[in-house]
Amino acid sequence: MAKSTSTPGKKSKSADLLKFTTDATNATITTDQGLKINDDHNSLKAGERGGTLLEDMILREKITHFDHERIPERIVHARGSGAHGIFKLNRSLKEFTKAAFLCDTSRETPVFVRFSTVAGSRGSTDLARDVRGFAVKFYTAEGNYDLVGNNIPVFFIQDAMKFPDLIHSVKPEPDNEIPQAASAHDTFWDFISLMPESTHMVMWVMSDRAIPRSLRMMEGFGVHTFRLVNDKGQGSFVKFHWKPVLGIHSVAWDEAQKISGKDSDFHRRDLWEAIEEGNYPEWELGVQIIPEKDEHKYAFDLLDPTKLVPEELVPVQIIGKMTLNRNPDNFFAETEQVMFSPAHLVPGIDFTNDPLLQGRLFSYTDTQLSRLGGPNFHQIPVNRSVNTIYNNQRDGHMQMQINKGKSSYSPNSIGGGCPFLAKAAEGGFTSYAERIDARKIRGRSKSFRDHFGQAALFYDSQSEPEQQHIKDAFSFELSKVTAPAVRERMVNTLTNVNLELAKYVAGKLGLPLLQKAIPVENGAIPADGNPKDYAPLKVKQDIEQSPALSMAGSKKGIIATRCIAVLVVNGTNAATLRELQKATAAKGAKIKLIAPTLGVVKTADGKQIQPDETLFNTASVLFDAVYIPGGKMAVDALAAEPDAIHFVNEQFRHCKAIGADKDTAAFMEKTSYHDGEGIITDGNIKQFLNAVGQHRFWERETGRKAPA
Ligand code: HDE
Repeated sequence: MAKSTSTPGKKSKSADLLKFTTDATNATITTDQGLKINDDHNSLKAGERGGTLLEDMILREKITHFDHERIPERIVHARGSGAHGIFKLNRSLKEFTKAAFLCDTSRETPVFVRFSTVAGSRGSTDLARDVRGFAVKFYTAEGNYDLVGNNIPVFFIQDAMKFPDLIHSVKPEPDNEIPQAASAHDTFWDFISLMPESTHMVMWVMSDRAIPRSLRMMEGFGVHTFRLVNDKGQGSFVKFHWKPVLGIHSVAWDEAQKISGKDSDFHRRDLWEAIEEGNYPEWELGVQIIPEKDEHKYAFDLLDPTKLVPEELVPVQIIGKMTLNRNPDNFFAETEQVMFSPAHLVPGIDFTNDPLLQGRLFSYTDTQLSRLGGPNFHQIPVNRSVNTIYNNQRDGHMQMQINKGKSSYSPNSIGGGCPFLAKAAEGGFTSYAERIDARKIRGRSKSFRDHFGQAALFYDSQSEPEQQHIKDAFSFELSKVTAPAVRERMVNTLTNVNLELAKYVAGKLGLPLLQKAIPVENGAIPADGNPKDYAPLKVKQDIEQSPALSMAGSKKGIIATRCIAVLVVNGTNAATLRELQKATAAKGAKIKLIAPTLGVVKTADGKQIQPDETLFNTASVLFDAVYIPGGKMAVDALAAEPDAIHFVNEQFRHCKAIGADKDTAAFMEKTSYHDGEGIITDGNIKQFLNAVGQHRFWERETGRKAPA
């Protein structure tokens, strides 16, 4: 039998990649043929002022390579950021699956993760209102397993057939290619308003989940129901969850739009810096396991990707932790060339008949043929399995493997019958023996017709500020739609979710409420019925609220890796700076000194400090909180700085913690802040840092807004 060169669970993917890594330190420049180059600044010419000679193979090689540097970006999820890490299992799922990386708690499985937005092009802003991709490649000893998920647990559509339509509608409009990385335009809402099945998903996309504070502070979901299969061949349904150790946090919409201008790489930079600083992002992997006998127990169909399984009905069991601990060496080679596919399985995990998943199983390898230029993309270092690949696939563009021997077919006798097949007991993949007894049909199950039950459950589970943000997001997006009929249809859709929400949005759009809500159906919907009858339903859910769907209850109090701006100027109170530095470092947070210029600042006690940034090169939206140290001279100088006043006003408007020394009144009175939660002006640094740990004080939004 062909032997794998890897030691199960032990081999480091990093070591594997190093074989393909070059480092030019102390090296001599060469051509692609290994010829040492003597002059890389001048082309070969016929005399000093003469024409360039065609024979200059060094120039031609360099420019030809440059001409072909770009490859097609991903059609969706083009904008992404990646990182390497490890997954450590701490609870065995042996009872449910034979997937070894989910059974053996002594293993550490290398991973590569790529986070992405969906709609924008490769260079678009990180802070677009959008779903985030959360794709994880596990380099297991049994082969690569990809969990290609999102940060939202449901999807827009139920059937793969509608995916190109959905994506065409959200992408920039085809005549003028406007707008970039935004759903607030006619074609998207036209499509959504005609596709009631997307209602649950758009509730999430209009919520703050679509504008995360950090990629490190968002959940991940496998979305579809998958299947676990144990060594006895028994199956269970499973939903996968990633829970961020830092909690789930978002920014304000006004802030997101401003970040897009001030630092459109905000998420990418945040992830990169956290890893460089050793603040390794972590997520716990959770599973919801549903026995096969419970397939039809709930008010929704497990195969319908517009539905989630509320955690209150089936708890999420935490089984392991993923830590991202290494930035890629080269963005293109790794983050751009990585390819994921939901079809990359290991024994012990299998598909279900979710019709969206079924379509995805085809799409991901297909798209690489045009993106990566041929069928050998699995040989690119970041895509390689830790196992050596033996099969009879041959040739094709950019074949890197040198396959020895004469036989490239099976069965063969010339090659001694190699490579051999693996029995299931030896790790050979066998598909779950699901019973299928059906007639061919182009249609949908009636059990997929509840388009509003879970949309309402989501809205009803949000805190008041979260509901307000959803109302504002719908109002914003739909006010950008120019077609009146589309706005009206969307208000009608919202009527079926929540009347108060629909009224609010209608009010903002200057529309009357035209339609009554459809009645709520009681109990589970039958799985049979006319498959051509798509009239949407609203089905009463098993629970009325699901607290797990709200971010309000997410973990608070952690300020590690948060970035606090401290406004400094000549005369700043040095004692406060020292105390702040000590207290924030003790909690793993960072402070950045912001001054009117990059020149050295003299503190009140004559010390010299170097500012990190200036009021003119950074912005309040890039910080989690602000502190204003005292010192009479400094306070007077800040009071005369419009940018400093604006900085604090914006922190107030975006509901962030504001701290100040007692003697800063002359400055604080110039700002538009009002007293309230999260504003500590008596110099109590402990209380200020506690406030930072609360993330935001959204209640402030109901009061008067600061003119920022
Ligand atoms: Fe994808 N999706 N998708 N998708 N998707 C791609 O694959 C597709 C869907 C997701 O960082 C593409 O390599 C179809 C759901 C992520 O490289 C493409 C359908 C979910 C990423 C594709 C879906 C996802 C992709 C584009 C409906 C969440 C980025 C380039 C049937 C569970 C992965 C590529 C990365 C990327 C097709 C729906 C997640 C075109 C046809 C649902 C995270 O193949």
